[in-house]
This record gives sequence, structure tokens and C-alpha cells, in this order.
Amino acid sequence: MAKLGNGIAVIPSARVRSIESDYPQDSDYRENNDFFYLTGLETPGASLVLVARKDGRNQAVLYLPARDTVAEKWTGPKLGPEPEATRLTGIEDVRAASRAAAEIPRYGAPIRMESLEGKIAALRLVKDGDEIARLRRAITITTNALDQAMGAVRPGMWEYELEATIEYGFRRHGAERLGFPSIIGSGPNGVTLHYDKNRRKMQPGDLVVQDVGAEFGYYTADVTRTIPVSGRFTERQRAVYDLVLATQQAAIDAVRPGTDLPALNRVARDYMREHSGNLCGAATCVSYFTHGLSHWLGMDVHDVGSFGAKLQPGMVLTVEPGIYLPAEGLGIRIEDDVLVTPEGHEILSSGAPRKATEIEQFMVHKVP
Ligand SMILES: [Mn+2]
Repeated sequence: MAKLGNGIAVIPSARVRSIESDYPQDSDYRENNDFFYLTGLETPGASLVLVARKDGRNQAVLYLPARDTVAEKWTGPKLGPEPEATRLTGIEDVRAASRAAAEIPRYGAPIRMESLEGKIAALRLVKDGDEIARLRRAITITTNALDQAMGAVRPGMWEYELEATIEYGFRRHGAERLGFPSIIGSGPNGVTLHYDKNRRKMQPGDLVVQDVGAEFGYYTADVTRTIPVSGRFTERQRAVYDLVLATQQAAIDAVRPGTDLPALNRVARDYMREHSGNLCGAATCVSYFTHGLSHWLGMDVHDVGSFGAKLQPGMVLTVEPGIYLPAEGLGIRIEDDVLVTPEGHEILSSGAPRKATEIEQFMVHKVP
């Protein structure tokens, strides 16, 4: 309401997708993030109306579709415009959605229209305790699944088998869905940043890039671990891996209130440039670090919020340097999820080992 000042916001819920006409990944309903952020509800056909007035007589109205007993025989009970909705949301004024079209124009004559996206994005950028608890849960589910994957991976396994192992771990521990399609890129597929076909048979000596995230309570993790399929890095793989890891650590060390994502990106690239030696040939390895270092993380994997915003406690970002050498079929990315705290930062995804020796120790007893 404070961000609106004087105006009316209409936030519709998401529509139900059709498996025939939309070809969704799956047929479940996922709520519009901004609607969920403001209401905590999953209700197709609903709208939230916020009316902010200069005199402070603010109004919040939740429009919910009437219950349909015939439809409920197929898809189960739904929340209707009744007192239960007030109890769940804290919104006193709940009305039937059939009234919305006639009533919304009466809240006031619009002088100009603008998108609400930026205003809600600014709110979503700084997470509260409940949001951070959801993120922690999503991230713990993800790192546990990556630990399982480390125990399961072996030469001869297909990428999709490793994908299935990880996603089984997600679902088994309560994740509602994936935050994004799982990237399981072995050998040469590791250099394709968003490779998600996952159809190659993994070979002895390969590395496999696993970039995955469980979604829990509408918040998603985004963690990448690159591991040797045979359980040990080659000397060459280890040298490149250690540079990516040290670059990531330099950037993570710089995360604190007051800095920003462009500054962290510079820290990472400066570090990698200075420590490349001749590891990547004539050019420095920065030439093969072909994506950004960080993005915001939250309800969306690439969460909303201004890229240039100054870091403050409660923001959550990824730190994910990589080096991709197509000529060698060698791709390495390490990605962690980092919470900005008053003192500096906390790595939320430290449940999955990152150091090469820790990964090898973890795998040594599990790989035949
Ligand atoms: Mn990411």
C-alpha cells in the first residue's frame, strides 16, 4: 500500500494450463508469484485488489471463484469466498469473483496505468524470515540430493539416470517441483550452459556438471556441482577446477551489505585473470567464463529485482563462476546460494562438498 501511495492494484492469479494446448512440463497448477507473495494462496480464477488512498483509507479485497461441486468431484475441494479465506490470508474483505469485473472500475477512475512489477520486485528482493526458511529447505533438499548423486554416479550411467536420482531425492523430501529443468551435462555436454537433454552415456574420465534446484513452498534452490564420473579428477581437470573454486571463494568472500552484483562480477573476473597462468592457453581463462557471476534467487530461479541494487541483509544471490573449454570437451561450473547477512554472508548450500579433495573423499568408497 505504501508503495502504491494513491492508486489501485489488480493482481490476478495464474490460469490453469491445458495439457493439450499448452504442452506444460507437467499438468500441475503453479500460482503467479506476485499473487502468491501477497496472498499465500493457490487459487485459479482469483484476483487481489489493493486500493491505496491518500487519506489512508486503504482497502484490500480478495475475489475468489464460487465453489463448484461438480468440478470438485474431479479435482477436490477448493477455497471459496467464505470466512475460511479470511482466516488463511488475513484479508477481511473476501468476495465472489463473479463481482470483480463490475466492481473493479468503481474503486476510482484511473488517471494513468502502470505495471506493478517493479514495486513488488523491490519487496521480493529482500527476503523475510519465512521466505529464508523456505529457501533453506529448498536448498537443503537440493544439496542432499546432490550428495546422493555423488554416491550413485558411475561410468556407463546415462545422464538421465543421474537426473532421475537427483529428482527422486527432491520429490521424496517434499519438493513440489523443479525450480528449472535439471542440467546434467557430462563430458562435452558440460560446455553447453543450459544443456538439459540429459541423454548421453557417461564415460570413464568424464566430468559431469549438475546444475539443479528443488522448489519448496514457491522458493527455489540453484546449486551446481561438477564431479568426476570415475571418482577422481585428472590432473588437468583438477587444475581448472581449483581455479574455478578459488574464483568463487574470492567472490563469496566479497559478499557483504553495500556492495553490488557488478562489483562481485569484477572481483571474480579480476581473480581469474590474475591466476590463470597458461591454464587456458594464450588467452586468460576469463575468455572462457562465458556467463555472468550472479543472479538473485527466490520465487524465480533468476529472481526479480534490480541487477544494480546494493546488497542488504535478507537478499539471496548465486555465485557461480565457470570455465568452458569446448576444444577439450571440458566444462566446469560451481554454484552456491548466498544469503547477505548484517555481518557479511552465509553460504546456504554448503551441505554439498565443493573442494575437489572433499568430493573425491566423498566418492572414493562409493565408486567401483
Ligand atoms: Mn544459477
